[in-house]
Amino acid sequence: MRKKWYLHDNWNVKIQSDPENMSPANTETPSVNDWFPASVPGTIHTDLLTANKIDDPFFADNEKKLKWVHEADWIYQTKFDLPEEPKQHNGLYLVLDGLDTVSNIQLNGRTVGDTDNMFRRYRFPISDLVEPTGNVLRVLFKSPMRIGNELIERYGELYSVRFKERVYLRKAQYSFGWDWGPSLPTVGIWRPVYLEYLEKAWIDSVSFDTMEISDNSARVVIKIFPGGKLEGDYEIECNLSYKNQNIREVRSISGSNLLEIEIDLQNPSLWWPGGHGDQPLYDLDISLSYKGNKFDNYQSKVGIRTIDLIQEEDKKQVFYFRINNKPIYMKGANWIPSDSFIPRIKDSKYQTLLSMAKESGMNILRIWGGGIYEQPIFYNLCDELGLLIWQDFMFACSSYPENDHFMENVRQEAREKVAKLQHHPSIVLWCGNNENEWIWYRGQKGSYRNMPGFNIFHHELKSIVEELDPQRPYWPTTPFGSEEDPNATASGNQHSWDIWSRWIDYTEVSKDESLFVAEFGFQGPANIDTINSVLNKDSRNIQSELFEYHNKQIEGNERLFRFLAGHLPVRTEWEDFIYLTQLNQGFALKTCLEHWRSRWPETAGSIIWQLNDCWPVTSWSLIDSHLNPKLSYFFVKGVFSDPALFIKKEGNQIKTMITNESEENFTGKLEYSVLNLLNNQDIKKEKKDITIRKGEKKSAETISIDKLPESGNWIFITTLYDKQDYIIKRNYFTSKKWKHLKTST
Ligand code: BMA
Repeated sequence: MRKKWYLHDNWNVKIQSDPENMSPANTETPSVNDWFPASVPGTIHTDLLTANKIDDPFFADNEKKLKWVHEADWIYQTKFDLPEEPKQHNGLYLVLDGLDTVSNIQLNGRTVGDTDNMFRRYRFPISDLVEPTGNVLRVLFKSPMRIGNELIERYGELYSVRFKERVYLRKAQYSFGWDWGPSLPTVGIWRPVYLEYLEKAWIDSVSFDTMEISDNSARVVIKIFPGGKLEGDYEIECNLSYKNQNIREVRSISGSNLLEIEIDLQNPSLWWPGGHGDQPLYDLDISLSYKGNKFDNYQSKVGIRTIDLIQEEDKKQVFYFRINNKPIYMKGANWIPSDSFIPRIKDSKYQTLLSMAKESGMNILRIWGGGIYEQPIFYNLCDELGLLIWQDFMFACSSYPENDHFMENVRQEAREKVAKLQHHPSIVLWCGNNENEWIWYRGQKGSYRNMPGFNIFHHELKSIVEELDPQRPYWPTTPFGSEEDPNATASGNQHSWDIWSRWIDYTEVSKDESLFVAEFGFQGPANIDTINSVLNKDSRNIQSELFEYHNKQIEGNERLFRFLAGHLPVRTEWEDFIYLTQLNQGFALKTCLEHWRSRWPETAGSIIWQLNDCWPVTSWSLIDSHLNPKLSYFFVKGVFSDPALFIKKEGNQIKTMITNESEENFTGKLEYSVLNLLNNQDIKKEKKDITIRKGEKKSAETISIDKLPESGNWIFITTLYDKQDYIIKRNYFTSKKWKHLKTST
């Protein structure tokens, strides 16, 4: 039977390079003889921090002082005894789930392998090298910056945005620095490392597909891919169960052929994205045995649901998802790694962030291509919470090499990831990369077909998904659709960045006709306690160098000022400014989201840039790195949760519309009022019963501006009450911009 022994204890680390050659030349760096304790899984930065050898990389501009860390080579070492004498040494492997990134692995002084892909699992046979006691395991990491530069010299520089060194390395691209993240390229053993004992044969991977569903049945296919040598007839026992329903299939399997089991399920419990139904998860349990001896066992949770990505309808271009044959509007946010140092992210952090996403009414998150294929807990929680996942492959904002070694490395990575993640019902799409084609086009490099890396996204990854995950759609990049400008609104999906990044005001969204927005955003500072925690008192002012340092976009803070001046009173006191610019982020997101959601089905989704942060920063996030929601989070919740109220001005009419995309009818009361701000008196107030059936979208009140005071200092407010008379939604329309409104006080 397969067995595992984790090797997470007794690790030490030391620097291997001469500090004199590093920048800045730093005599305080640890010496080459100085072993200090290390964490596995972990990173060199967090090990240095724990050993008090560096200051907090997030504080002030400490980041700048840490260049030597990623210019150095590092050696990790542990000693271990074999936990028990394996029956036969033949089947013993050293497995490393994640090494960041370029490393040489030595056991008892002999190389067992070299690695250069942070995303891959490496498995090395070690039966010939291992001793019963006193084994020394060493992992020698090379500087990612140096290797990146060496590869550029060898193969040439590629067109990219930010840190050209990153492109040749299969390493989380954001770690080199992004427009919301510091440049702290980590090294280290970032995922579990263990000894694994395997019998002659094992279960390599399993896939689970829902082929079709009808009123009372579903057809599912389970594929079992064997590993090792299956000489003779082995037995597979497969159990699929949910509550008191259990389906058991026993089959024989031999050679290296995959086994396919098709099951017709009666009265299946279907898995739905949040807001549209429950998330029943079936237990899939598969075991492999030979003559009564169990060799291996595979267990996972699976969900029964179908996915279609529709791109053309009635001869019109569209871009929408159908889950279980039902078209669903996608409401969500982009997800980035939630720390610069991934191994220290606790499960509870994932739990908090994903629960907050769900509570805000989101039904989708996009795992953005500049981060990582997320940790297992992320996918498990999304399955449970009903959060769909748009899964990018890990490439962002660049062209990529196509040399043989790189291509093969990418193929291995993609095969491993698709096979491993395929069974999660939450994953709704595989997407080749983030913005590569669009950036190539915008850089006036011509057709994306000439972009280095084109073959990876338009052929290699596509065919891997078609082979290993044929029921799930593949999309080569985002934004994508039109042949010339990948971001054109005529077809496919869009990233809407004129607003904010190209200095355009958010009110311009009213002209946007995107079919599906996978990115748009507006910045706001972190909450005051979060940002204060990394700034000394004398830097807590709105134009301090360090406050600006904690915004990584070029002219990021300048935009905070410009858009604040456009809408709200400008106040320069620290607390006021943080509050008002957060509020402005909220207004901006609300305006954009209302525009797109009220266009459904013409626009079929809006995914905000971005849900979370990896350090204390002014960014587009809704939740800061200390997990405190910004004001914008609550605005988003207002638009995303059901029923939703929209108010639009058309000519001199103010029109109200209500939608209910949930699966429940709503009955309550709707109140309209117009408040005169000059005397705090209602000019008009009315409350009536209302029912909005599930799936319904209807116009409610329309008022004419002509009948309201010309001075124009009023606010039109719509409030929705539930049956118990609790307020559950409120929306408003002001006669003027907030900054111009006069009030009685
Ligand atoms: C998009 C993203 C990110 C970036 C964000 C904000 O282009 O894909 O690369 O952080 O915009 O500029």
